[in-house]
Amino acid sequence: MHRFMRVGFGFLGLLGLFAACRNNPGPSPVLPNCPSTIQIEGLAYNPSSCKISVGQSVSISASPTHPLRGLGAGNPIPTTPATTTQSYTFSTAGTYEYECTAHSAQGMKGSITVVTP
Ligand SMILES: [Cu+2]
Repeated sequence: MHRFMRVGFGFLGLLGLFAACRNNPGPSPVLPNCPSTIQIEGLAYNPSSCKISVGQSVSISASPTHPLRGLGAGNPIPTTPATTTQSYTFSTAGTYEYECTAHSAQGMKGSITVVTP
């Protein structure tokens, strides 16, 4: 009896896992919501990728040793490097990339995905 129940629940558990995977919406990874300020940890941004809604603002840490610049057209983060932490407002949906000009080659880059709620 006990042995049968263990096997039964194990099978149901596998079924549940399978269903959860199939119900996962879309092929893209789930992005965390951006915090109020994206921090610098070592030679990386934390989080390096996150999402916000159209019209929201997010601050990105920057300093003289970690100058920040935006990449790509229409990016609210200026291409002229910022050396202080500043807030940026994203009014158009899309994905906006940025980098630390001093450590981009070491992978110090990030992106903000702006979504329509
Ligand atoms: Cu840096």
